[in-house]
Amino acid sequence: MDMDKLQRDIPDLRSKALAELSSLEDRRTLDAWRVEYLGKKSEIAQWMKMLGNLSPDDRRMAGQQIHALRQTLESAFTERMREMDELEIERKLREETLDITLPGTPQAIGHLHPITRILMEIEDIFVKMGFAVVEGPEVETDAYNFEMLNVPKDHPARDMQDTFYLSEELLLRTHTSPMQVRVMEQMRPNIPVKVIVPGRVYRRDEDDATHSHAFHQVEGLVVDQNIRMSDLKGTLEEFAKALFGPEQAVRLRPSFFPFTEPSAEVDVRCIHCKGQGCRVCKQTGWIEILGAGMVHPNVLAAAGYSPDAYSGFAFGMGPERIAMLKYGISDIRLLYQNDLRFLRQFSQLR
Ligand code: FA5
Repeated sequence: MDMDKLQRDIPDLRSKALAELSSLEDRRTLDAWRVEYLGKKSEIAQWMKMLGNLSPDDRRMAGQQIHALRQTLESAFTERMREMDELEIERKLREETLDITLPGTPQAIGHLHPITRILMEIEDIFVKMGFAVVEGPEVETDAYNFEMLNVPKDHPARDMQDTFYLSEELLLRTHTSPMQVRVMEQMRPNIPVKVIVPGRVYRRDEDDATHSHAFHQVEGLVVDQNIRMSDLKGTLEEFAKALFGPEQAVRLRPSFFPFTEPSAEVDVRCIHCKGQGCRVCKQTGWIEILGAGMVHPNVLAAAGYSPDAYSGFAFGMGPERIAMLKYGISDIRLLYQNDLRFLRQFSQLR
């Protein structure tokens, strides 16, 4: 080993190694650097092996110099590692910063459908008047939907309520009135019977602005001793005032239903023109919201209540029509199309 050459090589190696080290940017190249300059096959390792060939004085001097070089490179390496760790942490902190002041992703909060709202409102009003709320089957028998309601086969009244048949005997109910009989059968012989029945009904009606083939009804039924037409009118008046406001009035017009006698169509004062007459009410000042009447003696008898001892009233309203009136909806089909632009207008309803 040539001492003179070593005296030049040591500082050369130091500056070369340190210059390279400071240019390294990642751990992989840093590792390669360590292998090259401090590893088993590094120049330093070669030199150490050859120290034995030197004279004792040269060996001591060269040994010290090589050792010092190795220490310099090792601590430079450690320092560079540390720097790189710090840079890495800084980079992570920079890249993974969370700006908690940014607005979040809004969560769409749903709300109830206007039909559901109006049903709840109708139920609330009647519950406060002491009515119980019950529900019945949408698939009905011909007997309950028609015959026990005094509508025999081939009766012309069936034409107004044509429906979807599942078999000769089974059909989709055309109204909630079959529940009049079912409820009375269940409660018999108890009085008073005082229920409302909300639910879906079906008819073979052409869909248009005021008709749907599937819609809702709320049936009402009261059976007791001495129930009179004035009870019916008073109850519906209370209902109309609670739903549309204290100024509201109702009007009964004579009508026909096979299961009530006498029967009436019930109108409320047009809420658009306050009874002055407008396009909505066809200039009459009144709008029909339901059918009603005194429970027919045949229906009482079919359900097991003696018509001589008991009387009752019943009504059947269309909540879609009531919602249209109350919320100013011009076409019933809007209620079934799930168009969010329409439905969102009802998000503030309480
Ligand atoms: C009936 O269905 C009788 N069951 C009501 C009744 C009950 C009378 C108890 C007497 C005693 P009507 O067919 O008129 O009657 O229907 C009642 C209400 O349902 C109507 O006033 C209307 O608001 C609503 N309605 C009827 N057909 C449709 C339809 N196709 N689409 C939307 N609503 C309808």
